[in-house]
Amino acid sequence: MGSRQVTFRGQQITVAGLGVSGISAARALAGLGASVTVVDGGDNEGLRARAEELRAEGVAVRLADAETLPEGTELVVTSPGWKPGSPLFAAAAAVGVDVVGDVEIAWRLRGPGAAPWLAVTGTNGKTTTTRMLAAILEAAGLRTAAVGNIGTPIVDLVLGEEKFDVLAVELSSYQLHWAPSLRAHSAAVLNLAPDHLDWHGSMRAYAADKGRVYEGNQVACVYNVADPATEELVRAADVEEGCRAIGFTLGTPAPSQLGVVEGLLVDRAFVADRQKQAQELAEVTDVRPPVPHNIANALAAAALARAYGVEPAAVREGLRAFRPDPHRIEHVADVDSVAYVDDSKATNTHAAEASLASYESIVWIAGGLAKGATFDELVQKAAPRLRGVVLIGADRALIREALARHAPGVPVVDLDRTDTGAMSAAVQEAARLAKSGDTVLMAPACASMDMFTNYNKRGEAFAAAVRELDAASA
Ligand code: UMA
Repeated sequence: MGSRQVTFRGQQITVAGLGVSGISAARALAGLGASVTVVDGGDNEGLRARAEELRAEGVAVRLADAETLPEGTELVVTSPGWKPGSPLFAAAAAVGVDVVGDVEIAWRLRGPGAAPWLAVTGTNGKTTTTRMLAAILEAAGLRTAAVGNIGTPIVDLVLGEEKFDVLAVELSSYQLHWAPSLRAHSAAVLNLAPDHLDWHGSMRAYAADKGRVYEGNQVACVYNVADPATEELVRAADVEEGCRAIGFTLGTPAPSQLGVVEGLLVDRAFVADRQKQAQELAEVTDVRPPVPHNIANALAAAALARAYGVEPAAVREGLRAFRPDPHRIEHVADVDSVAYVDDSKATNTHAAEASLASYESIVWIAGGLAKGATFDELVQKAAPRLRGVVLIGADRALIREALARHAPGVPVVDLDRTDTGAMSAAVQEAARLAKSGDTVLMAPACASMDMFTNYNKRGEAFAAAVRELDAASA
């Protein structure tokens, strides 16, 4: 395993959360000889089954209490979903015990010569960009993996047997908040729009946590030229001597930027003479799907890969090999000359805005859990493209009110339903509103948990409803 920089042997550690990251952290720390207790506020069959498994491995588990700090705790390792104001952390602070996240533990556990991290954060596009980056690194013949918020806890990789040259790491604002000593080789903030404000408390706090990804970068801080807030975060960061700010843009790139010229993705940053030279990386049509925000994702991934020294040919090859995620602007079917598109992954207004901007005439299916968001700006921008709107979910009134203010002429069907059958009714209503050549776009701008287990299930319900419609119209 090599010599690690830290050891947790003999330490009494409380892990907050019995989810994906909590289980991974608990196993890793117990494996390193720590005495681990996992605590979780929930108590149901699933949690009890997981608890039994961990107990069999020598980890103590306490369910149905997320507040009291176990006696003797020396360190709390939290799952990302726990809010900073959680009573457990107040209890830890009261006795001088530190709270860190699983990503921080992974960082501290890296041995000498460990694979550097290329980190990706931002409000939207993180998962796609991280996967594109991993595809490019793979095309360059490097041993890599896409990890982090994407679903694979990074502790598992750091402690695993497999050797890596470099990691493509997706980090959420939560994970960054709890990872104070993380120092990436290079990092990108893709964009910054209000999201998770109920967790962070304010936009300022959210931005500050995202900005942590640039701290201590060695080679490049990649920012979005169209989103000046991301560049401000670069300016505020304390980086290694010689680290460069690299912009990406959908327009013609200035020196030290990557951008688009006549249908080509070009690099004017990692070339010998950036005043006079631009290096072709790929064609816009190599990006799937070649819609504007996704081309921006590809440029950010290319910038991180180039910062790591990847050759231009591997950028093209990696982008061509990349397959987009399901439920991310996924074309489900055409029924009666109307396209049905599943963007269930659009769980906030910013993501929904990008997909609404991708089509000319839209019947929009929206609604769910708003997570503290407001919809005025989104509705204002989308209004000229809306043929009609179908609303579902718990917080649909917020969208209905914004539509009344900014798009009063657009027909709205308020389904007043949050049961699972609501999606089928929504698709039928949307089909009724749509005219030939329109797109029915399910981009809810909200989280799914009021009606579905997760956004995957919501997308599957939409696709099933479209298939029903198709069968009925045949
Ligand atoms: N819990 C409590 N009290 C609390 C909060 C949670 O007891 O106050 C318990 C819950 O009962 C549950 C456990 O903690 O059993 C869940 O922990 P968690 O919500 O942190 O979720 P994990 O399963 O550990 O998954 C996390 C990320 N989840 C969140 O950040 C909310 C996953 O990102 C990530 O893939 C995984 O770690 C591995 O790194 C998901 C996500 O939704 C995809 N991320 C957000 C996003 O992308 O917008 C940030």
